Amino acid sequence: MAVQTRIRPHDLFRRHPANPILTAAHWPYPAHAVFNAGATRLPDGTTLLLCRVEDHSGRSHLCAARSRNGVDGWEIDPRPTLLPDPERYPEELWGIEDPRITFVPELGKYAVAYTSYSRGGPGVSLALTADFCTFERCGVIMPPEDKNAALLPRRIDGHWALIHRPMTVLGSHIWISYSPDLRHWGRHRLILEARRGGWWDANKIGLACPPIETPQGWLMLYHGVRQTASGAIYRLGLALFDLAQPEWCLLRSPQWVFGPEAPYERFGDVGNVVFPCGYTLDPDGDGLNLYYGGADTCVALARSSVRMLLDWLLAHGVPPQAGPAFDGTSGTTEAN
Ligand code: BMA
Repeated sequence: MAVQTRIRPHDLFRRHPANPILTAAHWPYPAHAVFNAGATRLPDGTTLLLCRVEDHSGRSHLCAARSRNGVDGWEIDPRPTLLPDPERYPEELWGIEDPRITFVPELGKYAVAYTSYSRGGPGVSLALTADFCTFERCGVIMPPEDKNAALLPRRIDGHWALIHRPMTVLGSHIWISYSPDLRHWGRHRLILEARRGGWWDANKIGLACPPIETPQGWLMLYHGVRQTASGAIYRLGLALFDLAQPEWCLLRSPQWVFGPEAPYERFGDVGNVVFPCGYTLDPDGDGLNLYYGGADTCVALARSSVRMLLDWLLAHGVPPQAGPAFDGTSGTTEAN
């Protein structure tokens, strides 16, 4: 395998010249901001984005946009596709946000993991759909505070696996949990810790888009949040997890590989944020289209290659200092 060591992290993603590709101005009904979209490619090749739409009450719902080429010509549902339903699902009282879509061949359906914003804070909810028109809600599957979740596309040793990000007194780290039926969850394991101190991903990290299955392992893009005197900066890093035991982190990137630079990433409702929730792969299985929210205001697109990301991570990634930790009391330290 040719390992490309000369690629700089800065060159791993290329912003699309048409950015931002979707904004509230495109919307067929009143909307304040459109961002943090889940993504999938439908069987006929259409790209579907399930966008987070913030209305003028400040609460969010989800709305589907479809395009033949994944860049322009978007056909946007004329009405919200999935609205909060707080009468039946009280955890959705203050809106639903940040969907991550996984196609699950065993079910012949898409699993949408999203943030449900309850009185107790954000939790993780799950819904299944075959067509993005009707949805079967599974309700809240991870109680507050928890978010940034995605289902793996197949069972691991007979159990479904969910990556998610609970907030604990130890910080905001990435965990995995398992379920026999998508309703009951257990075997919770911490799989990736935020670093500490001056790192770009100190104290708070979260899954970006659903992990990408590769022969080398599950390739994860995650966001790291740097707190500064003038606010937070959301950037992206890479990590690789064992295919058969996804709780085992094999490598993580020391540096961030994508961060806010363009005006639509630096300025908006929440400046200095790049926040991907979804990707599609080209028919060659390698070209990666990463859809991300810019500054909590718009949807943008960056292109990369799975092979290039893997090669870079294999050349530059570092092993975490310890294997899976149960509760964050062991594992990485300030030195990692
Ligand atoms: C996170 C989530 C995202 C948002 C980001 C930056 O905590 O709420 O929806 O894009 O903050 O504001």
